[in-house]
Amino acid sequence: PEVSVMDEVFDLHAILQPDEIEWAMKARTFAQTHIRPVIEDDFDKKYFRKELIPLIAEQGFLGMHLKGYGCAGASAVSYGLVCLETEAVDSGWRTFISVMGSLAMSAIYKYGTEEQKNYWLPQMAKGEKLGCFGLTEPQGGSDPANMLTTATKVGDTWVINGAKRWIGLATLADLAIIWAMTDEGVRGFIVPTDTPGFKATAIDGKLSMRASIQCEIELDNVTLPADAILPGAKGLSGPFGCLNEARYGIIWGAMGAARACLDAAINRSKDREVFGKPIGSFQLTQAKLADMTLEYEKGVLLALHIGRQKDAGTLNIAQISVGKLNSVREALKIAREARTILGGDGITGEFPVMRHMANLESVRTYEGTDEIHQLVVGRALTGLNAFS
Ligand code: TGC
Repeated sequence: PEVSVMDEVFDLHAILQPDEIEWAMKARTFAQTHIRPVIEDDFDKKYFRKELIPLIAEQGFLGMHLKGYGCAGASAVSYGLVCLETEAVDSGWRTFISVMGSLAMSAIYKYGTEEQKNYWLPQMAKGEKLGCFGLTEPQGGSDPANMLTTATKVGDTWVINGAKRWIGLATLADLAIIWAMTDEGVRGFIVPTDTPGFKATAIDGKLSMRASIQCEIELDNVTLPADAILPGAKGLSGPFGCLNEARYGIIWGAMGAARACLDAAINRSKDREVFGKPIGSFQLTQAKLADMTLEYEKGVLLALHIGRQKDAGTLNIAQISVGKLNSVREALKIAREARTILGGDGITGEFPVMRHMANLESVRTYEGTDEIHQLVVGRALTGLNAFS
């Protein structure tokens, strides 16, 4: 696969295990072979290339960090590296892997019965069944404690009413994990999307993440058998446990987008001449490139530290917030700085930078905004809760 300037300068592989490098290179080869050649066009045409799903599943990326049930059982670091290499091509495809593995499959894996796991997970790992994760609602995403979607016990059934918004993959999904308020707090349900009363509609008009699908979901008296509930999730810690997984993937993924922008800027700085010499020979350009590289390297080292903590079982939620906040914020800064080096051409699809920048605006907001993560870290530091 294509090399990154960072391979030599930073040499992340020098501090990885052989199996981790193998996962990273497999993901890089896949993303650059199958996604890179079509992504600018797909982004332009707002096309989610679902034909790639079986190929991605074949690579073992879906639910790869889960053990058993047809999943690869890889380490958190390996999963993170796959996120990085995928997002180095496009955030939309890393989001696909996250929605499947970190959210929908994780919810079943963590909180489902053996029957639910045995039925859904092997099919999802093969990409034969697609899942989505419905937590966020139209009135806002930051405060799920105040969700309006309800699930009511009626005889032996659950009846769900409400709406969800910004739900990745919902129009294609075979099942939706829907979080709803019950008499006993927030509970999660496996909702087959062909259940009467379930309706998903793709959100149009996006200027970001255009090669992926985000949707509205309407739930109108969606009636489910009693065993549709995820028994292991009681209260908000259920969905938050899955968000932790997705936020973890973003910590690595956003650095992939940053690397792609940095590569584009470095390569261009050597070719593009102004005032009779390459722009990379100007001190101001070199200062920009050096500062971008610093933040990239720091971000990846932080991701690796967090990944090692996750594999050791010592990762805490404030640390996840530190990583998500840092990675996306710095990746966006790197994308913006890279664009200045590319000049006017930087706003076109000739370079991936503007697409990454636009995508990262979504990544900055979903799975907890900057402000939410600042306040999670602030709460951990002070013991004082700014949310209530
Ligand atoms: P708080 O009182 O802090 O906590 C309530 C319960 O949850 C537990 N908890 C966590 N558990 C595991 N992991 C975490 N990260 C957790 N954070 C909190 C907590 O221990 C407590 O448990 P228990 O058993 O004592 O009840 O809750 P709060 O209401 O004060 O909220 C705190 C806040 C603001 C941090 C939280 O609401 C939050 O993180 N908000 C942001 C939500 C968010 O990230 N939403 C974006 C979701 S993205 C999406 O829905 C689309 S899916 C992606 C796609 O399809 O593309």
